[in-house]
Amino acid sequence: MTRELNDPASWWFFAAIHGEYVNPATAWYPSPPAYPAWGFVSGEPAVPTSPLPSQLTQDKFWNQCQHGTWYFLPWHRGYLFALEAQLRVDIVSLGGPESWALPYWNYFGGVQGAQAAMPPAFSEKTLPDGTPNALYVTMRFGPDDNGTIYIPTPDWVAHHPDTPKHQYSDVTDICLQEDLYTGSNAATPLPGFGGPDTGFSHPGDTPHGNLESNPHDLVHVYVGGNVSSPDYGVMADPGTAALDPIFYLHHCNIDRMWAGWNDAGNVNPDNPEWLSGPAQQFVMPMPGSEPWVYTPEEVQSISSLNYVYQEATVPQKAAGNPLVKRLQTLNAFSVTDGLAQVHNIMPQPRAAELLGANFGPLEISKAGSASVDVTLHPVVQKSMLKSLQFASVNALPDQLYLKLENVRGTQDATVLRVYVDLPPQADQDTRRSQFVGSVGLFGLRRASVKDGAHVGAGLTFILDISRFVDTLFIENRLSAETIRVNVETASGAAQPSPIEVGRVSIYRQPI
Ligand SMILES: [Cu+2]
Repeated sequence: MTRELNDPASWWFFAAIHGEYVNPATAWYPSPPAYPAWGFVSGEPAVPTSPLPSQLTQDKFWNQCQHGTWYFLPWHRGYLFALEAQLRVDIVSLGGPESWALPYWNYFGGVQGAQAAMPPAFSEKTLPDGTPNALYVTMRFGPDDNGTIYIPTPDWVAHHPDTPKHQYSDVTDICLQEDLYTGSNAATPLPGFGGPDTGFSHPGDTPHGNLESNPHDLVHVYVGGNVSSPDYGVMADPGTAALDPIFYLHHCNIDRMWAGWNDAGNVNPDNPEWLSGPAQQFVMPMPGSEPWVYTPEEVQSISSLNYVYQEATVPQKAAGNPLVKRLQTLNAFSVTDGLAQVHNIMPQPRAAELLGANFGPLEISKAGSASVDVTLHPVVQKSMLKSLQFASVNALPDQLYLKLENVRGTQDATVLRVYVDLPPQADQDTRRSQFVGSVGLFGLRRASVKDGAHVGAGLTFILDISRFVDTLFIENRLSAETIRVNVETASGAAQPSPIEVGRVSIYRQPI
């Protein structure tokens, strides 16, 4: 942090590799608000905005982070590897161990979910000797927007009834149950565990993979939070996120989840386009040597990079197989059906079919909520109902998806909660039963702006609503001509600027 912005060994240069709002080409902002240009970051640590490296260096190294793509995991692994190499050199030069490695923040761990709270090494303002803690960041506001940082995981929420805003425990590791990196099958909803097949994807306006959406995006937004608009926490925006030291421990945990997923026998894509990476090569500065150019193939195994994780999360499949749960809900899973039978079903994914969509954009107003009636196509609805009615181990029910397309706005520090068929003035229990999932708007601003590099398509999210639709079916509530979709901001706070959802649609995918 004491090094200058244009030094590839500086903290600030590394943050800009992920994304930046510091040079004239990227320090755009709709005015007001002025934030998140780097010059407006307030409090510790003091963030430099000069001296800028040459344009050539900026073009080569800065603004590279990959989101909404199957390159999300390998690009970030290389990024962590390069930072770790730089930090190790510095730590050794200060007398530290040569075996030093980047720690991870496992917010799912601990007794009663205790590790969901940010580690004290990052949350304490001062070190034991009273000097300022360089790992503490002022612009980090948390899920309750009050500076207390925790992640609302199921374990944490179950033991903290005192956090009423976050009783939906929307940050989960459910994605570890999936077994397909890209695409969908019986165990994996679209767009797949690791993300969709794309080219170089810096704006992140293509659908985020399942691990990227949850927990990755939600953790970014919950750590960031916002205390007074237009300010929000630096972690909530890809153009400022890596200024916060906790960023790297969060990503290290995402990397650990990927490694654990592979350990459990799940494979990465064997497609040459994934293995060799996009046309624009991934490159990182390396201490004391030439820049490091790498491909996904070269980083896909952590053993070849010479590191291991203390706790490898190996998903427990049999206990929580989502498909078995669905068949049970639909009364289509008898005691004679073995779990092994379901595990063996691995049908070819089939094309998703549009079941219904709304017309025109949906605006989440300053009040923080909106709803829309999605009109269903009668013929497709009939096929979907038939598939649920006759579901069995041999005829699996359709997967159902809710898609939020072209989500645009400027307030990245927003979590949207999505409900289906929520009656007006619903009580807390009803809300919980109608809740289908949350999305964190990490990258909203960048994906929304029309400028030279981006068309401003906004963010796109896909939520698997299959299990929820099963319940509607059993309760005989699926035959109406429309399905109501409700969207609310998690904070319930007034929005400084509206958020627009370009289109809300529902798809069925036969499996
Ligand atoms: Cu991230």
